[in-house]
Amino acid sequence: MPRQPLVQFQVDYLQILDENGRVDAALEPSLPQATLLQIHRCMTLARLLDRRMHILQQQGRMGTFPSCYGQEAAGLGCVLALRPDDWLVPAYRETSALFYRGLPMKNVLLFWMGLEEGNYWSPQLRVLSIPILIGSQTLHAVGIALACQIRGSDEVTMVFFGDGATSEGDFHEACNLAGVYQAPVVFVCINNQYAISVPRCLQSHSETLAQKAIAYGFPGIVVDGNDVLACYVAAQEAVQRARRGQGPTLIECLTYRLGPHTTADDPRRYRSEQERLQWEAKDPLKRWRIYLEQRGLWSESQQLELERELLAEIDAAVRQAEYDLAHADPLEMFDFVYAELPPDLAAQRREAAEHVAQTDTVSASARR
Ligand SMILES: Cc1ncc(C[n+]2csc(CCOP(=O)(O)OP(=O)(O)O)c2C)c(N)n1
Repeated sequence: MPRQPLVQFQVDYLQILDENGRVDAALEPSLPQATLLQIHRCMTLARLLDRRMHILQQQGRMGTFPSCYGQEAAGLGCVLALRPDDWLVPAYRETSALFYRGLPMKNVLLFWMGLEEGNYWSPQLRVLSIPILIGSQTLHAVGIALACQIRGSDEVTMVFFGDGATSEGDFHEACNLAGVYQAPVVFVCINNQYAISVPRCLQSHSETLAQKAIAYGFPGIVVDGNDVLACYVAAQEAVQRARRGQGPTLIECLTYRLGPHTTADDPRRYRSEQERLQWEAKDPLKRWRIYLEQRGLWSESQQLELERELLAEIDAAVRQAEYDLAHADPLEMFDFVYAELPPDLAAQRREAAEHVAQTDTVSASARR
């Protein structure tokens, strides 16, 4: 018996808007003008807020936070393909996509200032809270997708995670379960080339991360993650497949984290400036602006006006978030994990309560 190839697979790569802002007209999707402008607004807001949050963190007014600088296109492009009643399960760098979906800026600020209230937004948005555990949200997403399937609704769930998450057991369990039950879920891997200091080449020996889907019985595709249009087209195909009952898809968005992993990280210790500059040239915002300008939808003066407006919105949101923070009860940090506090945490709570009482007395006497 001769040996024969038994399984062959294909993983496509999709780019529609290249780094110079040139568009492939044959592949260009038709999006309403208002949406094109809204995309620009959300990406610009995410970038400006990222910069402001960095300053707030340096000033000690915010905890450490993960930057989304350079990754503004991928999540947003994919989320464009969702209906308002679909489910969005983000990781922690999908700021622009969260804004597109209607999440208030104050929530993002409060979340990274360490307030539980950061996670309180309208359930009607159908956006899950920001996870810190790597990969865990992939399982939550499959759970939601299976629930929708069992209820007979045609809602789709889209979940985001990084390249590092593809090395976690949770990701593989999620893919396996989703494949077996043909769950209506879209897995979106934001491959920003690094998991903190671990480069993509040490994450997996697979040529692409998208091909991991093949092993679980569903398709995978690689897209230019700095190209909103490519992300949208790939996501739309995946969402439609899921809605038709044809199961999951894995989309790998190739992008780059232009900033540090978090404000506690110094990327110069593990990657070269030359590499960063190569990716800076592929900046998703620059090419989107060229695209809008070429379509006659944008100008320098509109850009200046937009930035002025967004900076004022950011100022107002920061003021509001800091007000909420100043009026928050720090002891609440013990309240939401355990129904009954374990003895070590109960001791910490008592200590914290004493500290808060002392600080209150000191600041009250300082005010007198
Ligand atoms: C289960 C788990 N293990 C380890 C960590 C610590 N950690 C925080 S971020 C990170 C890297 C994640 O990389 P990736 O999934 O590529 O996402 P990125 O931060 O690049 O967006 C790790 C290991 C964690 N938060 N959760």
